[in-house]
Amino acid sequence: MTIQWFPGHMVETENLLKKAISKVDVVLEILDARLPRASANPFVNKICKEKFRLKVLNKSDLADPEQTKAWLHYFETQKKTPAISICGSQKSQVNGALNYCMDKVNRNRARKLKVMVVGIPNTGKSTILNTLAGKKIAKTGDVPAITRHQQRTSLQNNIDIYDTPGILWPVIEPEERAYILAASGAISDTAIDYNDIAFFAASLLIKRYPELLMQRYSFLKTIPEDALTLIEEIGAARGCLKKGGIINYQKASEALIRELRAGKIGRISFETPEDIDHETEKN
Ligand SMILES: Nc1nc2c(ncn2[C@@H]2O[C@H](COP(=O)(O)OP(=O)(O)OP(=O)(O)O)[C@@H](O)[C@H]2O)c(=O)[nH]1
Ligand SMILES: [Mg+2]
Repeated sequence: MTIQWFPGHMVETENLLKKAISKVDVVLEILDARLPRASANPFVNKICKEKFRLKVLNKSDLADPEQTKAWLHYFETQKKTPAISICGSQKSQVNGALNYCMDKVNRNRARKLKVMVVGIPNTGKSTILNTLAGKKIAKTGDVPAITRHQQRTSLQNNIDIYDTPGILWPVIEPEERAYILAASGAISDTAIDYNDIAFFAASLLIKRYPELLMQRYSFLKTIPEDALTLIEEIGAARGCLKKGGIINYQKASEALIRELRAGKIGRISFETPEDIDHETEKN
C-alpha cells in the first residue's frame, strides 16, 4: 500500500519554498516528537542544505520522554542538524528554540532577520508562530492542511517569521511510514482506511506500551494478544456496536485513534532511533 495525498496547495508551497529559501536566514523545521524521522520531509533536506536549520521536535508533551531523549542524542551523533524538543504552546520553550538560532547565525542587526517555519501538516507550525507572537495570528486546528498560504509576522528584535502550509510528498512509502504519519494525524483521514490505521496503532501499542494500555483500558483482563482483539475489546466496552451486538470496527477504530492522538493513552512515540539501527543492519 502506498499513500497519495498531495493537494494542490502543497505543490504551490513547494514552489514558493524553492524561491523563498535563498532569502531566509533561519529555518525552523517542525517535526512531530512522536515521529521525528517519519515527519521529516526529504524536500526540506534538499532545499535547506545551505541554510541554518534547527530541527524542532514539537508536541514533546505527547511523546515518550525516554524516546525523545534518545532521538535528541541520535541527532547529536548525526551532527548534521541541531535538534531541540519543545511543546508549541509553552512560550519559554518556543523562545528557547528561536534564541538558540539567534546565537548561531551571524546577524546584521540593522537588517530584519527572516525565520521560516516549515514541516509536514499538523506538526504545530502555526501554534509556534502564535506563541512567538504572543497572540492568535494564524489559524490552528487538529486536522492536517489548516494553513493554506504563507503568512508573515513581525516579532520584536527585528525578526520576521514566516509560517508556511504543511507539505508532504507525492507518494509516501514505505507502508509503515504512511501508517505512522496517518496515526499521528499528519495525513487526511480520507486518504487511508481508518481500520488500517487502528490496526497499525493497536499492534504498536501492544508491542511497545502494554502497561499504558492496561492503565487506560481498565476493562482489559490481560494484554490483548493481537490488534484485532484490542479493537474488539475497546468496541465492546465503549458500546461501538451494530445491530445484534456486532462490533462496529469503524467506530471502535475511531475511538482508539482519537484517544491515541489526544494523548489519553499516555505519552507514546511511534518510532525510535533503534528502528533505524535495525533497518541499517538489515540492509
Ligand atoms: N499536545 C500538543 N498539541 C500541539 C502542540 N503544538 C500544536 N499542537 C496542536 O496540534 C494541532 C495542529 O497545530 P497547528 O499549529 O495547526 O499545526 P500546523 O503545523 O500549522 O498544521 P498545518 O497548517 O495543517 O500544516 C492543533 O490542534 C494544536 O493545538 C504541542 O506542542 N503539544
Ligand atoms: Mg498551520
